[in-house]
Amino acid sequence: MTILIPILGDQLSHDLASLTGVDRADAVVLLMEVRDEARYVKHHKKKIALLFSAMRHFAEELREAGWTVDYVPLDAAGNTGSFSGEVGRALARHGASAVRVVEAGEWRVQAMLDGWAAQLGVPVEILPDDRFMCSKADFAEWAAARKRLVMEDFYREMRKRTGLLMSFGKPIGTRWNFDADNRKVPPRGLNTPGVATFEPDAITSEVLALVAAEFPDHFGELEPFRFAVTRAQALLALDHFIAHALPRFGDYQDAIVEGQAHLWHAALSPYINCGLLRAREVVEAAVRAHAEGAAPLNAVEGFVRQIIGWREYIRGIYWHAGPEYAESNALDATRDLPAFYWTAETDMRCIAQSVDQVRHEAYNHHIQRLMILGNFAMLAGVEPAQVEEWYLIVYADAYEWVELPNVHGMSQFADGGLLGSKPYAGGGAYINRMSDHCGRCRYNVKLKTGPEACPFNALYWDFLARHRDLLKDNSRLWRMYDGWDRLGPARQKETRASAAAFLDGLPGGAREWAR
Ligand code: FAD
Ligand code: DLZ
Repeated sequence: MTILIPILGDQLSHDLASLTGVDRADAVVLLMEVRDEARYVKHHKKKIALLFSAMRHFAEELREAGWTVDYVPLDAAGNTGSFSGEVGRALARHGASAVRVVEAGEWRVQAMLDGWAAQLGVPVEILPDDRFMCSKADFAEWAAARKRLVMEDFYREMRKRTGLLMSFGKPIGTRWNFDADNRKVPPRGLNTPGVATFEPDAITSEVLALVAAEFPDHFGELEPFRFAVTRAQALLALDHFIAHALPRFGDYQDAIVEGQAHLWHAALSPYINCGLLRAREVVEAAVRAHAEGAAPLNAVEGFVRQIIGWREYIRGIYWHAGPEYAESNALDATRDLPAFYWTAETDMRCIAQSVDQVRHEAYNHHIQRLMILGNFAMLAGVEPAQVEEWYLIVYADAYEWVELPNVHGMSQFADGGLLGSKPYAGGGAYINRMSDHCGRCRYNVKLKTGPEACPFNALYWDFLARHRDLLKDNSRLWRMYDGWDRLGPARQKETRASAAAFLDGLPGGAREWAR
């Protein structure tokens, strides 16, 4: 009896559950490049190239390890363009009588997997994705016992459960969280370590030509392409981060510096999310660096929290909340996403620089995503679905399970506070403190209103005023409302008029880049 083992593009892990406990002689592994996945949103060209190249290299490695691999390239004759179509064709091609697959990362694809048994007429075994450290069932149990799903509570539970940075049941360093030691304002002349980069080999070069030919209308610059595309390369990228960036990871976590895309961030999310790296091995490498005296606790704890805290929590929320999660629009935001999210053509330097960076790198770090691009969209009242689509398109690490809660919940507050306790809103002063954009911007960050003023300033107050009914009882915002009230009616009126004038002049959408 032959078993067909389909492996999806974000499941490129040699120890994937579907590959364990199977006799290689009885199995055919199927990898498929399918147009539906590349087109359900028009992903950044670099993201498609990363996945296709990583999939092709992974297939080679599986073959070398003794597996029979059926690889369907995008331009293969008869490629149906869909996962279900290709699994059906492969069953017939190999006379396979059963399917064994790891659950999908997102609702859309999981619905396909759930339909295969009926559609294809063979037994389909769907296995849990054990690459996550908290199973869906464990998250549901944790959530069921609580009124509020607070990330910090989840994180402490995960520390206890994994034993990471724990000693005799207590957190190493006697504190759970070293955030207070992090987030320093960056000094001038920072010398950052950069990230590990890799020259394209023959397989990648072929993929780059394919992507250039097949997806010319997608967002983003395809070349230069320097991503890791094999596990061995991704491990080198991890080593580079641990040796050169981790020791100062915490210090400037929130800083934004022009020309320094990555600062001391890891830039490992594309590799973790597609399976080249295991989340668990990444945090263990960081903890080891601390144990060996190579990285301080504030950096290592901050990094571990991002992964066993935020990453696992976000995934838990996605599956716990279900597809209805995407439907809420707590702030009734309806504006079209401005065209400059695609073109970078705006005088707001922080936005122009962030968009230009993502166009070239398929990457922005967390604070650019949250406090510049997300913050502006929320203050301007952009429809959450359009913001979500943009984030899913432009980042090499974007998959709906991780993009959606981060955007819909954390960044846009469209879930009304299920995920975050307050909207991540900020004015120009925050951006000026944490970045070097404002000094070179055509707008004046010190001015509060008028055509020369940084638009974030009036938009921030206008946002708070617009949503007062919804937000006024949030104790974390009382100080802000106090500040707004102290402005007095005349300045309030001027501020809101300034915001309205700016919003009236915003360009409309540029839908050709989207779906
Ligand atoms: P580092 O700052 O070095 O952090 C280390 C690791 O922690 C990351 O590689 C990532 O695996 C994990 N991590 C940190 N924060 C989060 C988080 N909030 N959620 C999940 N994992 C986290 N991350 C994605 O992987 N895909 C997305 O599509 C995505 N969309 C985002 C959208 C918005 C609006 C925001 C605010 C955040 C989003 N994030 C997303 C989370 C975070 O910004 C990225 O994981 C991070 O910027 C990746 O770069 P890095 O590897 O250099 O991260
Ligand atoms: C993102 C993506 C793209 C662009 N193309 C493919 C593909 O051709 N084949 C594939 O197996 N996976 C691809 N992916 C990743 C999938 O969209 C991802 O695995 C699903 O979202 C799983 O939930």
